[in-house]
Amino acid sequence: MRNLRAKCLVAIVILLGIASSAQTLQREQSPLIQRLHKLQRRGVMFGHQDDTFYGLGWKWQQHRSDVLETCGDYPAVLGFELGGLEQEHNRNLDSVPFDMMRREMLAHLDRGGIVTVSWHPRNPLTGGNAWDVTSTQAVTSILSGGANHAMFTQWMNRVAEFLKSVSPDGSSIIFRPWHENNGSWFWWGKDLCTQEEYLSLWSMMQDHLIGSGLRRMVWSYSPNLDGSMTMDDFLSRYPGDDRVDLIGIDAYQNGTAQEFTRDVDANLTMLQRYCKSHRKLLALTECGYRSTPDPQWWTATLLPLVKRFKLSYALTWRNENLTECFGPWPQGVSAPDFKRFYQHKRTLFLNDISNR
Ligand code: BMA
Repeated sequence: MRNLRAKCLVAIVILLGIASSAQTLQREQSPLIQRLHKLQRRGVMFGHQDDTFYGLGWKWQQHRSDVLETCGDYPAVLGFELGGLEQEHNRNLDSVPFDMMRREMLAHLDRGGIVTVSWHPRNPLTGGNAWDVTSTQAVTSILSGGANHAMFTQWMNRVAEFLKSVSPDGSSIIFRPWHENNGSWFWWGKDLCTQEEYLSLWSMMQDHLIGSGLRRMVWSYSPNLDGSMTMDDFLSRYPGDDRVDLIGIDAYQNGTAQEFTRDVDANLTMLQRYCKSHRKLLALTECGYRSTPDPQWWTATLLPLVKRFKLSYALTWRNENLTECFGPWPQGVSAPDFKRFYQHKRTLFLNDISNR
């Protein structure tokens, strides 16, 4: 009997130990989530990747922004990219110095803006870039027990340290890893790993960052636009309601405006329903029309979409040059139309959301 009692006691102590260590991995809600829900009711925030680093015809000039110079205000949301940080490079894959990135993130948060971070890490197995899809073993190799797990743990530590240097508990950051995973152009894509491997990849990364102290980060999950995506397709690699706060799609117009609208409509109709009943935020986590050759694209294509759905934000990708350019710029053919987009009461820019 005494023996049994002792055994029970030991079991209870072990269970409590497990429970408390699981608790240290527990996520906490950031006040940013509440703020984003409130803003989503007011309108859609405009976002732009790498907005304050470079634009068409300029680079590394502090306070400049193609969006600012087109419409008179900064985007509400700025997008930043960590690719390269995992290997301790001083600049990311698009040559943005990480020191400058940290400074701009802090400056934008200080102005009351919203910050979102993506990551295109290099292929941990082949040494190639994020688009190296020559092996289906890259994901397995970094999961627990894999040959590259220790190396990838270091990569995650570097990401964690950088994010913590901006926001010690992560509460100011929307983090969007392992994106466009329904396509097969990244080493974590659909044909490159199984559903189980993808889900393990997500939870390994998330648990590791939470364990590093980033307990209050806002987690964003964003497959790519696919007009034929069903709810089952979506759910097959969705990490789960306890692991995701914001659901988005990366949606670029590659064909006609009609095709784009049809596909975005299909995806957002389905995802908006899900977000409503599961209390998740919804966004166009990346969007745009390469060099925006349609002079009315902002008000005739994007605006109707963002009016039809309740979206947190629509973030256009970077303005690197005329072929890799998705946001507005002052000399672009669609610049006058962007001003009309800016003036619409449902589009929110920095001054609309900043509490100053
Ligand atoms: C892609 C392209 C690449 C870039 C990457 C990360 O969509 O813009 O040129 O390196 O994003 O920003």
